[in-house]
Amino acid sequence: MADYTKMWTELGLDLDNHDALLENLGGAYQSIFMSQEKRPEGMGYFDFVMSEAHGLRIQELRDEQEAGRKIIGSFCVFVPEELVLAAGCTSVGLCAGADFAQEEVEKVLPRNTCSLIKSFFGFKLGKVCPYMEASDLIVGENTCDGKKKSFETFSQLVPNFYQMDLPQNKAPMARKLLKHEYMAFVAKLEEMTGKSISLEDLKQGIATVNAKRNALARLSKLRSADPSPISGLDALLINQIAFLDNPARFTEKVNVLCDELELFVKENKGVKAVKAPRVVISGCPMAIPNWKVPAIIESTGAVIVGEESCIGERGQRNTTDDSSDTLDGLIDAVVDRYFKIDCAVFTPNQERVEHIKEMAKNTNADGVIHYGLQFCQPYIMESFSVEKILEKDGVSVLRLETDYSQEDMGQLSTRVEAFVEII
Ligand code: BJ8
Repeated sequence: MADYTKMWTELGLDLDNHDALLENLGGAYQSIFMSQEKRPEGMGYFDFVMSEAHGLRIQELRDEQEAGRKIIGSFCVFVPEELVLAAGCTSVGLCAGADFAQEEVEKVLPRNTCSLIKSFFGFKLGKVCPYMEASDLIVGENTCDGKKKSFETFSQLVPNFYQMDLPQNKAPMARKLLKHEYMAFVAKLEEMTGKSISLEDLKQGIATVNAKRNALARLSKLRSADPSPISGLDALLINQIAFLDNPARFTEKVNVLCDELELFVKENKGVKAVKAPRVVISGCPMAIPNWKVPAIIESTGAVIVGEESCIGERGQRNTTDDSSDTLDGLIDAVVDRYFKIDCAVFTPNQERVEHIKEMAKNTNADGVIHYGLQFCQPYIMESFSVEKILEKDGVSVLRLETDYSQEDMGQLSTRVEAFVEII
């Protein structure tokens, strides 16, 4: 990587902390990703993006800012990228996948807070996230209690914070609330840019995001082949990068990779042996660089064939209808698309278990591993009914509860190995 010290200093990063983070990540990436065998050549682009995630990509964002674009950072797939792009801004997902500055974090948050929330506080307090520091606006949302309340504190730590309210159920009034909030978000973006969003702007924003989602759906479908042409780790990585990379370039590279994977499928080539145990992983989102559980699962010889997760199919499935000829009609289409997301903060949330069943069937999975972050009440509470309903349907389920530390690696490996043996 080139020398980006000047840029990182200008962004206000703590260079010692940042060096320590990059060293750690670099090591983990080498041992988890680069040691995999039979990787498709198309993964080379995504390896490059990762190697420059704190370098070239940040430089690109700063260049965009110089040209007048605003960078909008967010933590949830309910923040519509279509609207951000339509406003002439760039959307970035803020990483929350590793522990950092935990001592500092526990001075402002209770210890029994999920790792994902602690992580973004740690990145801010430790001054190590260039995406956070480069953002012109950071959007938080009222989803689980942990995020909602912690944003009260977080909003004091960042200069430009915006809070979006979100519904908790799928009633008609809840859809009205979502539309109201998206209209308010549009107004906020327009106030920042000094420019109104036009019908054409939103059509273009929707087209860009739909193309990205179609490419990811193409990738998901290819994973139903046996042997699977790509590892679950690599597919997860691509889904994680979807939140950071330039959307048009990302789409093109995913499609190039899919062309290669289609050939693999034709030639019966795969990353693991035919009939390797196939697993769908379901539950809390795995933000970059959270690779712990997938690495354990695939080290047993099993292959992950789908992620029922916001960094995966829950976040990326369903495109937005672009057929309306009015701006209000298109905003309605955006609302309709996002209103379908079956996050566990909604109640009731029967759609999610139906989706997990459908994914297990479509991917020919032998079992489902439910991934819950410790102290995440929505997903852990739902995991009991998910297990009951899936097992009634003949699908084996393993419920895991963990955090971002490495302390439970041994115990997790033992449980995953035992599960993989019986499926
Ligand atoms: S739409 S899943 S991205 S809210 S793990 S912070 S739920 S206690 S992240 Fe999410 Fe949007 Fe829903 Fe998706 Fe809370 Fe659980 Fe922590 Fe979580």
